Amino acid sequence: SRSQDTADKEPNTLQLDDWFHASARTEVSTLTNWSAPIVWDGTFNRSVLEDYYSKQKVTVGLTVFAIGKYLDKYLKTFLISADSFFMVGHKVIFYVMVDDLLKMPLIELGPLRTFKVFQVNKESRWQDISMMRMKTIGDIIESHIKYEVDFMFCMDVDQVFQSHYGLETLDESVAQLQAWFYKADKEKFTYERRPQSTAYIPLTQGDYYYHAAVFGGTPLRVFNLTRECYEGIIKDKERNTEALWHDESHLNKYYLTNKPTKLLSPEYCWDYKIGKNYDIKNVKLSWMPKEYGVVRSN
Ligand code: 2GW
Ligand code: MN
Repeated sequence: SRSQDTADKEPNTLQLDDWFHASARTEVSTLTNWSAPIVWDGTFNRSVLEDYYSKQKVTVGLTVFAIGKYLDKYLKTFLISADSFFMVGHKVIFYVMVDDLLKMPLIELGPLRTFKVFQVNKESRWQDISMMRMKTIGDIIESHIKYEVDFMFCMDVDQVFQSHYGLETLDESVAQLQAWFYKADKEKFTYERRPQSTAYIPLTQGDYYYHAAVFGGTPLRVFNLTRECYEGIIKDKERNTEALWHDESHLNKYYLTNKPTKLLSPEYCWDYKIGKNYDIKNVKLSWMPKEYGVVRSN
């Protein structure tokens, strides 16, 4: 490599060293073996990022699906909390997929925020509701998102933002560590282990167990991910098989060969049911209790 590489560095680029401090958290792993940062609270310099993106303006997309009872139960809380905490001070477009437009919650978003609502069919099996998101996200990236945003996230709706979820999460290809597995040995990961599925990962392989509740990147990278996962889902259906954790199994298979360029710590998608944990300094997004609606309706 040329010796003047660092001297040549353009003023308008953001280098990892400028904003990320891997050694700021010593008790957890902050770099993958392919040198991708694992973003934990305390490892990033927010003012450096804000300064960079005040000149290099960004728009961030966020897709979310709320079908059937999940529309009544989770969407309003998700959107209100996202309005408060997701990419505050930056342009955000929420892409909301619902099966009933009339049930779209009437909420007033803050400045720089807007939403687009899409009607999608309600699949009869819940496994298909979850998996078909891969097809729909790809379609909407092609028709809208690729023209409209610089970076995007795709999220489950059954979660709530708890604090600032910001620029430190943006990158080419972003994966979320699943809160229950981030300290587990890879043999314990709930990857698909049957060779007949396209999502198959042998026991000796794997880096991390990623959570399908949060993934992101540039529209092109997310497009490639959703298409490859969807193709795997369709091939499995032709073979009369279905991966153990549905779209999440395919997502994990995809990231095994297409390494994400950034990982988010479990602080970015925490389950309070796990209980006290000193690695978790500041929760940005948390799982909603699943039984809540059932409990309430009894
Ligand atoms: C899903 C399961 C059982 C009954 C209903 C549904 C359901 C899901 C639904 O009726 N309506 C709906 O809109 N969904 C959407 O699919 C919604 O966006 C929800 O967040 C998403 C995934 O379903 P969810 O959140 O119940 O799945 P989890 O939290 O158990 O999550 C993981 O595993 C899933 C595959 O089984 C997905 O990969 C998900 O991304 C993972 O977080
Ligand atoms: Mn979920």
